[in-house]
Amino acid sequence: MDDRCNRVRGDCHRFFLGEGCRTVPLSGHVGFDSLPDQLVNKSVNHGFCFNILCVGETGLGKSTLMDTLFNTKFEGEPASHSQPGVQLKSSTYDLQESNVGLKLTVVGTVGFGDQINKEDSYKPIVEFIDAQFEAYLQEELKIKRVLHNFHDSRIHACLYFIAPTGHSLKSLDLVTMKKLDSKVNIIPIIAKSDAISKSELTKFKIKITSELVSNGVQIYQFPTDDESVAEINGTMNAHLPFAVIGSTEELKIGNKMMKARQYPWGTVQVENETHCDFVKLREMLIRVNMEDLREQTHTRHYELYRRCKLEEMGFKDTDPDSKPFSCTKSLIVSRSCIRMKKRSWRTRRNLWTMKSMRLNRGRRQLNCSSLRPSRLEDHRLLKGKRREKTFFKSVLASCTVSEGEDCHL
Ligand SMILES: Nc1nc2c(ncn2[C@@H]2O[C@H](COP(=O)(O)OP(=O)(O)O)[C@@H](O)[C@H]2O)c(=O)[nH]1
Ligand SMILES: [Mg+2]
Repeated sequence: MDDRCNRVRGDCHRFFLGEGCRTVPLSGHVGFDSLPDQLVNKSVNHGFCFNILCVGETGLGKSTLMDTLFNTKFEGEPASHSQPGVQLKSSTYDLQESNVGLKLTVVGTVGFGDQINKEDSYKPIVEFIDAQFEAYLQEELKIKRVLHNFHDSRIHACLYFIAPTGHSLKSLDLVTMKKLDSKVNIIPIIAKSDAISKSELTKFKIKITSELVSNGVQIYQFPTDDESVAEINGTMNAHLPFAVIGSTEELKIGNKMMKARQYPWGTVQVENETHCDFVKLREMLIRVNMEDLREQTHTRHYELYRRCKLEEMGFKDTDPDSKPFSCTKSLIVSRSCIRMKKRSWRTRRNLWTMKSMRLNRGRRQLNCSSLRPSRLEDHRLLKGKRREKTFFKSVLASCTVSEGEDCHL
């Protein structure tokens, strides 16, 4: 069998190169197995971007944790508790590690949980996330788009800071997480976990997990479909929510300088896994799953936003016979709908103009004061006319692409 194959291969070789053709020996390895390296080089040259949203009440240690995570001091004044509403503050930094560049954006929720009425506290956060999706969608829809140079500000990870009460989640936490879970990858963390004892912490974690499940809040799960990280990710999923401690202060412990917090009764080490889950969070967020978080944002959350938006605009993938609908066809349908609507409004406007012209002519011909409407009627007629004129004007102006949505041809 091998012999036959070799013969066939030899024949093919002769057929392609021709008899007596000079064969040049290869100077090195030739193959497409270098493709992954090419991709890596290209990505490294281009750099990466990662956007983190920190949601949590003022004073829960959001800024401190970011400084601790990225081992730097991000600028920013501590927020006061007297903000009239929730505001999102975003700062972008260019970080470098070895030869890899990272454009990191940290977004904080200033004033979250500081108002007496917290009903609408989640709204500015939802609006912010949607605004980033919208900016990306608008770039994607451009004819001349430059997505590779576009600063992608979509949120890849949302660290949700839970107060270390040891009781249960607050209503504000549940409502906010519920509103965000279809838009962003939520990683819940127990902030300032040095304020809670070991046995209380275990119970608190169980309570939080059960409350999230019973309220149908979907939090981000570290992926277990890739064999190389399945084990570690599976184990870490069981540790959620991570109990963290933040500190930028370095203390000498033994003969080493370590990030820690010192209290009258002792020292808590940030990077000691028996003291808190900070290392677990750093590993999962930065070292193991950063790319998955970016991918999930694009393929799950952005995809959902994009689908809803395009449907709102009147785009459809299938026509009434369930046949695939091309993008151009959708556009044509949308436009023809608008044209039809405009035409019908114009006809109505013309009829109305003709009617009022006829009325005026009749009035002029008669020129009889007894037949003229009273001043009050005159006023009503004029007001009605004006209102109708404004109405027609606004209808014609609002006939844009989005009007195709409720049109069935
Ligand atoms: N006990 C304790 N205090 C912390 C921790 N992280 C930060 N803090 C302190 O909490 C205060 C508020 O922290 P900050 O990062 O400004 O909170 P933010 O308003 O959420 O950004 C500061 O005095 C921090 O030193 C922590 O893990 N444990
Ligand atoms: Mg802060």
